[in-house]
Amino acid sequence: MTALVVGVGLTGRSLASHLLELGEEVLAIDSRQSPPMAEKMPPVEIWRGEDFRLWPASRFKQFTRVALSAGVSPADVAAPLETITGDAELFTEAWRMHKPLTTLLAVTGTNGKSSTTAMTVHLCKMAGDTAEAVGNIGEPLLDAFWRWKKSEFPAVVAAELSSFQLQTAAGFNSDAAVVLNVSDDHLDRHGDLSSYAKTKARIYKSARTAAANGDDPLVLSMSLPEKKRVFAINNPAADWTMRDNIVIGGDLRLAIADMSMAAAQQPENVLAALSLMDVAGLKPVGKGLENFIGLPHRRQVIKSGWGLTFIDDSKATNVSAACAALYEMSAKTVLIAGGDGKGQDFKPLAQTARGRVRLVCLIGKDAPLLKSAFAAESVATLNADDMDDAVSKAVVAAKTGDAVLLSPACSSLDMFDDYRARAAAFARAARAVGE
Ligand code: UMA
Repeated sequence: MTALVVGVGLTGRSLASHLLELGEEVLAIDSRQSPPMAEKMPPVEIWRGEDFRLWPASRFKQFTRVALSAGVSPADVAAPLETITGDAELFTEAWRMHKPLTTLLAVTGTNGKSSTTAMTVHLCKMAGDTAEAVGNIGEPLLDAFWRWKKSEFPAVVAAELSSFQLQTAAGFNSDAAVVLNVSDDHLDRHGDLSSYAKTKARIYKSARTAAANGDDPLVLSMSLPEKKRVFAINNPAADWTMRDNIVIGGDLRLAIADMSMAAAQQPENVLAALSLMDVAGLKPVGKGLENFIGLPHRRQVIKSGWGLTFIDDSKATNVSAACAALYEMSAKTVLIAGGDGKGQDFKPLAQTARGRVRLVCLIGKDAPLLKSAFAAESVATLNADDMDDAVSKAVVAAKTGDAVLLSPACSSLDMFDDYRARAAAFARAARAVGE
């Protein structure tokens, strides 16, 4: 019997390698004619341009398991439910079998999960532990597992899990898990906010302990393990909180003024990282917040010149992330937004833009939806053909002292390979201004 891997991207490649390591026979399929990892796959048969969404259930029944890539929705696959799996579930199975002496932390949330994962790893390293960040942030979980198994496991692993990964995982065994926040995102895949939140809540199901955002009612309503730490900016009774710009938790007092700009800009993620370490027994000392440099494509200044500041926030793939960026802007902003809106409601973005944004240059598939949302709030928009056109139009409209902000509130996949490629196109166009 053969295992079926659906999708030949990063996850698909790691799934195929893992199943081969387990001694299974593997067939990989992808609906794309040129899947990105086709040339880098281990030796398995690959069927390209295969429209698995049309496969009847009987066709899937010949496979022992059907391992889905993160980007493939279980709703699009007619396979028997008990055969469907994904990389988070296979990772947790492998982890349970191997039992490494590693503290495994799991991070999810709509916004800030990569930053919190990276910050947690940074803090652990500064406290003297070996630590690595894996999962949605970059290296697929199973690739990391086999790399460690063949050499050495670090003392701490922080796994970033997306709702896509959690959708195919019945549970995820961790020493401590956190849901940072839940707001509209990926609703085209999850249907509505409540089922999206339920998917995120799976991270707590097999976690030994938990950290939870006390400012987010959806997170607080989730069923949490008994041992937990609640963090909240707006609640002095929380285990980790803030008062007068000082982070407070246990005996620790950390002034925001002593933190790097990247850490100081995201106090809620600082609280989350410290709570997660605390509840996992990793004893946070806060060392490292002064030199945390943050991650690329999250409100990163690309260039200041010609009286304008160009800011890359390409990682803002949903409305709440783009709203958070607009709240932080001290200058008047020309916004570049658009792409695949994934069924989100753009009204909160338009309301946040009102009074802050001079003009929005719209790109991508859902530009018409954005245009009408902004029009309802009297925010001016222009359509752009591509990123170069958007940057040129933004520069013409901007006044001295303005910021040109790429914070698209949408996924990039209708125009680019991913948000990194979108950021690269923005950076190229921004650097070319005035040259
Ligand atoms: N696709 C097809 N046909 C297929 C298979 C995939 O059209 O047969 C499409 C998917 O619908 C999707 C795209 O191809 O639009 C990529 O999907 P994939 O499953 O091949 O992606 P991977 O290369 O495996 O990358 C995934 C994560 N991507 C997604 O979840 C879409 C990466 O997160 C992650 O870094 C990587 O695994 C390693 O774990 C990216 C992401 O955008 C950064 N994540 C979303 C987010 O953060 O909001 C969830």
